[in-house]
Amino acid sequence: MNSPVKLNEIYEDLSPFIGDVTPEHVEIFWRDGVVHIPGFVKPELCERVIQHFMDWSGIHWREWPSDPAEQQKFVAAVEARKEREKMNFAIRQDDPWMFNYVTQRKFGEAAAKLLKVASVKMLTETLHAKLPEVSGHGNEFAWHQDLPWIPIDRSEAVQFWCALVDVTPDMGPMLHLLGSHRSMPGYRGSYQEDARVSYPELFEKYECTKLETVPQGEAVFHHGLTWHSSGMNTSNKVRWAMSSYRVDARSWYTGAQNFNTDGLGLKPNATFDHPNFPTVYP
Ligand SMILES: O=C(O)CCC(=O)C(=O)O
Repeated sequence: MNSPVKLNEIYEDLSPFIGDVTPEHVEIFWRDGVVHIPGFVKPELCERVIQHFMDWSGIHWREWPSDPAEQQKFVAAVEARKEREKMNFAIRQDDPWMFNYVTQRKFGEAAAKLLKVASVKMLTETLHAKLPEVSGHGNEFAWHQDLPWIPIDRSEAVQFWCALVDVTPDMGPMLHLLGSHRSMPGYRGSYQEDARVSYPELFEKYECTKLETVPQGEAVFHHGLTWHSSGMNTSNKVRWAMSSYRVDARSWYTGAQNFNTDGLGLKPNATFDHPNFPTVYP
């Protein structure tokens, strides 16, 4: 891992390319546990983010290639990425431009407004390049909440998921259970359990969103307790997307395993005292 980047040495203001959260968005967020904001990140900034992810991940494709030799290279790149210790997590620890991107004050401001907190810390980020099923490396996300995965001592946490390309219904966009942020924290092991079996009442109580296209640059903000899932990418395109988490700056670290926070010497039951986790708002 590279040494931590000092925010004040690298900051480039990208605010002309980033949208705003309105009072109406905040109302929807607290009503539904999720809010979509079209055009939140301008296309040119989405393209820059994809380029950084391509360079970092070694996955340089927009779609499943037709040439068998290229297909082999595609699969080899994906397999090599899976071998990496932090897999698709924590690009900012390797790439200063991405550190600058995820710590943009406007993203922090958006999170502060949505969470209704005074101050926000940047915590995690994940590449969600969902690969076409035909590559043999497609994946689904079973129903889960994120909060059990986030090593903080409270629930003021918001995921910012951004479609870096147009995500059509066949590319496996997320589904949400509307209002389910008001349910209790569930399990951490979404790969061993099926929420439809463990918590069938959720699916009776909360309406599920419909599969719809999420255009490039659209932000999907959901609360850390909102139940969500996503299906296979049955198209022949790579579903380039990214998520990141911002939390109440008062949060304490719990010590739970997370690739974004592991191995940095953070002390459980203390604040996030490390340059990787700057306060990004105000
Ligand atoms: O990108 C997706 O399809 C799902 C992402 C997700 O479930 C998550 O980040 O918790």
